[in-house]
Amino acid sequence: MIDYKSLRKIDPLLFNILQAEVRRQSDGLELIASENYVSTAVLEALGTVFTNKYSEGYPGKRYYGGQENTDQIETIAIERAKTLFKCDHANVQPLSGAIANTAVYFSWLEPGDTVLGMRLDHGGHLTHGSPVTKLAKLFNFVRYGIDTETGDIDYNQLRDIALKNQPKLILVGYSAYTRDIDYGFVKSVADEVGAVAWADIAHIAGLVAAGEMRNPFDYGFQIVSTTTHKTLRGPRGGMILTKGVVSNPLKNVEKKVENLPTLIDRTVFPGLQGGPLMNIIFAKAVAFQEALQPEFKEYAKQVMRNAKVLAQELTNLGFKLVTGGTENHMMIIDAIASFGLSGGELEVLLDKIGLTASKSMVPDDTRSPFDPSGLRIGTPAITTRGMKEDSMLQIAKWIRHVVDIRHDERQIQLLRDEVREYVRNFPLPS
Ligand code: DSN
Repeated sequence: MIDYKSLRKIDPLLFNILQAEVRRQSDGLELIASENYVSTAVLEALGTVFTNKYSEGYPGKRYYGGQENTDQIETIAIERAKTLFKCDHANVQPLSGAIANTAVYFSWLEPGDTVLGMRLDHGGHLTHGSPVTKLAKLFNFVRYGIDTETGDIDYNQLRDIALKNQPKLILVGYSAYTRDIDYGFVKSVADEVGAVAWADIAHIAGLVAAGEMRNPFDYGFQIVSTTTHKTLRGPRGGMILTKGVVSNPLKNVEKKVENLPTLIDRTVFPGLQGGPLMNIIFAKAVAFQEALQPEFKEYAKQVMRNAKVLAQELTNLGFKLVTGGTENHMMIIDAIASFGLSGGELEVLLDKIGLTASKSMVPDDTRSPFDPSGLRIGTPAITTRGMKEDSMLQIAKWIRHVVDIRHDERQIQLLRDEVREYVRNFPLPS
């Protein structure tokens, strides 16, 4: 392992902050559904000399010399990604999930074109058409939501809006939704209106790769975008995968048919990005190798088992969960409906005892996104630390207990000590 001797010497201020962050991560528990702890191998891969290298272009076609090693690592990352997700094209260069999604829009659409995506306040992502994004100024987003009675995506509404608005892209995927997706139905709607079907699986990528949740490509989806750092447990970054060669007649240049994989590659570079971060691509390749191992399948199963137990125990203890439970790695507590606390208040309370979570909107939330009604929690990171069902019962009890003692700082401090003591048995993997 790196001993950070040089960092300590050159920049003690930052070294101290690093140490504090290591302490924060190891003394508490990460319940943010979109975070995870990378392995030592991934962490080592991030801190390599590949960070020194410019590699604009793609393997075999670069704009700088000295690419004999970078070409190999990017090719390996691509091949592993294709195997993991059962597809035939992968672009591993996007710097983030938001950039990956932006690249998909620019690959396939002209300004003003219509996209059907999920409402942010019903669980979609900012980049799926939220009016606050620059994307929403360029493209015409129409949005579906969930059926608040059933908690499921309102598939009938999705189809009605698609038929009415004839989108060129239909996008499914979410940041705060606890069910799997009926990709078969969505693809049939996309076929009906001649749209390309696209899934953003950022949250569930690891669960899809492990075969524990549906793979959109099995249902004919043409595009999948994702981040690599959530359930997939790699370095922070994005990726775009495609299957099949769909050509876009609108994008024909000099009578050459432009197909989807080519358009995506050209949009990522040189369309949006310059040099890819090769140390990150190196680390992505390492994470993909880890995800291909049988142990990763067991990990994904445990993430989902843990989520079910945690959701059930929270419910037993009086918390109200959006959709009543979970089919994936996350759950959303309706904090207002449960105990009259806002999501923000519960987040702060949990922080005080070393449990990190993120406030979240609940469907049709009447509160502001800065202090919404819900709190989202997830099990990917705590499962990486080796926690199993019995720890989920313990965590649920802590969450309930801190609500009860919220006005008693001394008791909160005692509970903080108890959490710190307990998590010592579950060291960080790296
Ligand atoms: N920010 C991520 C999340 O927490 O869901 C999505 O990009």
